[in-house]
Amino acid sequence: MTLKTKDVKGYAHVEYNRDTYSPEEATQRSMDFYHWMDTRRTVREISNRPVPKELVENVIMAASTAPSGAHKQPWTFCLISNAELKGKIRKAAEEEEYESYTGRMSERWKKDLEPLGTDWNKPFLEEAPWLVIVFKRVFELEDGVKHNNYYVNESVGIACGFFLAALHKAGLVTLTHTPSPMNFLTKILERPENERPYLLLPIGYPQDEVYVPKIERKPLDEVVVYYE
Ligand code: IYR
Repeated sequence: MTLKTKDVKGYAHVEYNRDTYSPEEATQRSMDFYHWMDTRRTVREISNRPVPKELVENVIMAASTAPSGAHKQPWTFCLISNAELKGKIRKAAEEEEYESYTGRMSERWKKDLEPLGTDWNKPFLEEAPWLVIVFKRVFELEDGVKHNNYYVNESVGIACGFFLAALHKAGLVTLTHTPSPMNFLTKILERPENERPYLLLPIGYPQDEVYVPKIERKPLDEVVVYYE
């Protein structure tokens, strides 16, 4: 189907033409989507079973449909399968995480993490067939001049949310790993000065028998304030 186009103040526009649903059907669809999203879980035990590159590329393209400040799309996804690189990243991440868990993190923070079973050991960084490292592009360089991007954290955060949903749709798992500090990733991956590491996402199938912490999501009345 060809969509109608139109000039608005000198800029090309294309007709927004999408399905709409009756209130009942729309409500049912929103319910179905919520229940399906609620089955997504962070999984740390990632299988080394191969995952097609095309699948991860599709997930990245879905993430890259996210809205962004002035449509600058201020993100770069580094897609890594190279075993040597994964080994380097694991080693550097574990060094930082070891310092965090044995010194930098408060006792309260570690207590909060205890039920989730995290520690400085990060085997998934080598076991997962793919690592996706999301970089935010703080500025763009044009003819040697720096132009700041807009709402970079918001934009990249939304793209990462889309990424998680797209990955879930494919039946794959990840965890939103945030080794801190993350500047070792800039060095290992030789990223340019306008990019800063944002999130590290190991991608794969879950291992054969996986248990995840039995957590509850906050109910609606704890997350909504109504002004009707
Ligand atoms: N970045 C560390 C610690 C950590 C912090 C939070 I908050 C978590 O929800 C989970 C882990 C790590 O990745 O282990």
